[in-house]
Amino acid sequence: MFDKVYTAMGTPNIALIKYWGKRDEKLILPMNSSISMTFDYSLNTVTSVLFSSRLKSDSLYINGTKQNLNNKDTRERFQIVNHMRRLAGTSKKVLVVSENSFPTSSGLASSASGTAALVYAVTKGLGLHLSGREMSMIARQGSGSACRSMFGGFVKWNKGMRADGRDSYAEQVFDENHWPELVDVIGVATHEKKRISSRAGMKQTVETSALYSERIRDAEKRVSAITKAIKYKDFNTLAEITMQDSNSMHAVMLDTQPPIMYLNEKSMAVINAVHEINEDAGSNIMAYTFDAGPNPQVITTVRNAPKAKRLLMKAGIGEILVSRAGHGPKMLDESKSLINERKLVPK
Ligand code: 2P0
Repeated sequence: MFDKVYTAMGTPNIALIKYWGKRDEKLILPMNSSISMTFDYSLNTVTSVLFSSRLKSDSLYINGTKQNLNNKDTRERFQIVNHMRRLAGTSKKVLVVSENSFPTSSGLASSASGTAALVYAVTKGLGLHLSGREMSMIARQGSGSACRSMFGGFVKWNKGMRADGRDSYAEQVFDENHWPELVDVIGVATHEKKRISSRAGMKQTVETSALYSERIRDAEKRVSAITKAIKYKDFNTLAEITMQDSNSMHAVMLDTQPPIMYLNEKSMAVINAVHEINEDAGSNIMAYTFDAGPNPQVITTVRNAPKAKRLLMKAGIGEILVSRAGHGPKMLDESKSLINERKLVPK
């Protein structure tokens, strides 16, 4: 009998109030709380894990490419697997195979969905009994925003106050059925890998941006205000705060030395077009938000989704994805396994 493969699916999330800056680099503790919507399964990462005493070393494959686990960044992110092995009291080596259904490293939160799927699959693979909160704290240490992908619906990452990070976890604020009319129309403006990683970029911002303290000062207020807007399904306010927070984050990026510029001409065209549409409509009917990349995400309601798609196409963006709020990570059955357990290799 071969060891069993465990396969999980995770999804990205889009932050409405964004995380950009750490107060602790090692534990990944953020400077402010953030709030996001977890995507449905139309954008996903599938991750299979196999722990086996037949394996001589750990290995990790992402989208068909074997990763170098001695690379500093990869090694740091892989620490969470060691942490979970310690929790389970095992030293068995692991084979991890992960596939994204969407472009990686282009500001579409591939690290969040990948880490969420990994933590979920490893938890099951090692037979650990962890709560969602515990899993979110482990995911956080792999990649900050990943902690929010451990839950579905609308999720808050509490920044916490403690130095040991035990109060910095994610929790669901409203589930995926709370506001089903809400959609995220995602424009893929580029498949290019970003020039500067979020991890390096946010560190530079914290160290050099004079505007940063202004951004942080009101972040918790924005989190409370947007939570209220989600609760009452007040789209106008949700849109206002979402756009404000995205612009604030990109402003402190530009204020970084040397400046970080993720937005391009197409992004700018989308910003202008959304404001024009909202002005014509007499209230906000859509909101743009941008992560660490030029790809616009237009949050709107089902009724106005076709308008949002037309807007993106007019801005020169041909590839469009759509997601609503989703359920969060789940296990998949054996037929979805990405590992050949007999040969101990990816399928
Ligand atoms: C967010 N982003 O809140 C923000 C908005 C990008 C812009 O979280 O260093 O990959 O692994 O904690 O989580 C991207 O940063 O960074 C991110 P690390 P992460 O979604």
